[in-house]
Amino acid sequence: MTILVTGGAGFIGSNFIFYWMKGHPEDRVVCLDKLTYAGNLSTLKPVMEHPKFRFVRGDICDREVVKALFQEERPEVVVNFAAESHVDRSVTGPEVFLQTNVMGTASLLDACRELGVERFHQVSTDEVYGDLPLDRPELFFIEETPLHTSSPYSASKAAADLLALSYHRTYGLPVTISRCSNNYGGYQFPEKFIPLMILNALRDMPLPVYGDGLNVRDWLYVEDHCRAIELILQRGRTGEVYNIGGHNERQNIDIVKLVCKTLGKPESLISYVADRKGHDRRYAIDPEKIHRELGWLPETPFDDGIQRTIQWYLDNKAWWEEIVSGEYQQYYEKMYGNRR
Ligand code: NAD
Ligand code: TDX
Repeated sequence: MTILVTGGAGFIGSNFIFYWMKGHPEDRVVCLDKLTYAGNLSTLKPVMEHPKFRFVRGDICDREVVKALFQEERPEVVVNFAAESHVDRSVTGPEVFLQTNVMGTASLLDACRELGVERFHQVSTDEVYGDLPLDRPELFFIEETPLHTSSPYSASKAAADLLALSYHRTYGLPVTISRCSNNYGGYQFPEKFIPLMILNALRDMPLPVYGDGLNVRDWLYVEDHCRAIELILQRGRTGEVYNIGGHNERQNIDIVKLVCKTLGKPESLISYVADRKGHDRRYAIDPEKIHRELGWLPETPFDDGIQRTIQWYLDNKAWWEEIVSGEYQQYYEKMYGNRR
């Protein structure tokens, strides 16, 4: 079988490629990635020369490139990770989010429709459900929770989900969708909360906590997400949405304190800064459906996963130093320079 993984030079896509190639050595894996600021070819170094792997640099929005690749490779399965994924960037520049996340998904769906696939899997997010209040801990997102997006990022992901489902209903395309909570693990770009805190702490830089630091995220180790997608590809029902999350809710401030403690850094590095516009208060996934139908449960306890992740950044300094010494510096200055 040939599996096309878009966005495979990013955080979750690369972890998925490693995971898939380990468990399915007979499959051919083709990665299509534009290599935006978030895509990093050095991440894929371990598989680059593998005879069952092919990397193609290209934009999912470019219909000619996509169609030619489909004609050449005839993938049976397509997993779409490619996206603009950072909420803060969507607040300062929404357009590229609509382009990649909506039009890019549309281009892939049309190629699937035209050339035929056994499965198109859209990697979506719990952010499409909006947020939950902090004082109602009994509430969780289920698959039927109405879409209620807060940021241009989440709005673009919700639009892509609806489009994918419409292709299932209208054209009978075998589509599945997963909506996962916040991932953490190795190879995550340092603009995101956990790697940003680890790398700033390591360099004795201020740890910028948005608002009151009490926002809650439901953290899942990236490999658990990969295994959930694998199960959906193998046994998920087409036309269905599956929520993925590990009932692991944490307040942001507690995570920052844990990072400080683990690295032996003082909490005086913590710096409360202006809140994110439209900042979602709490995310919490009910993963009952994927558990009941596919037997999925998270396997990595947060305490293990976070230690492993911190150790990964300690062990892979060359990977992140290359990033933080480049254009990321301008990004950091723009986002955090005058943030009070
Ligand atoms: P990421 O930003 O680390 O990686 C995105 C990848 O997509 C990069 O390699 C980038 O080069 C590529 N890309 C961007 N635009 C492209 C285009 N037009 N054509 C081809 N490639 C393009 O993102 P991530 O955190 O790995 O997220 C992957 C997917 O999972 C996204 O769809 C995201 O919405 C979803 N998701 C992420 C999380 C999370 O916590 N990170 C949680 C749930 C869902
Ligand atoms: O510097 C920071 N300080 C801070 O307090 C950053 C970057 C974030 N935060 C807060 C904002 C959030 O409450 O930490 C929390 C997590 O922030 P992000 O890492 O930006 O993630 P989030 O906005 O929750 O979105 C993530 O999860 C869902 C991914 O980036 C999305 O791609 C995914 O869909």
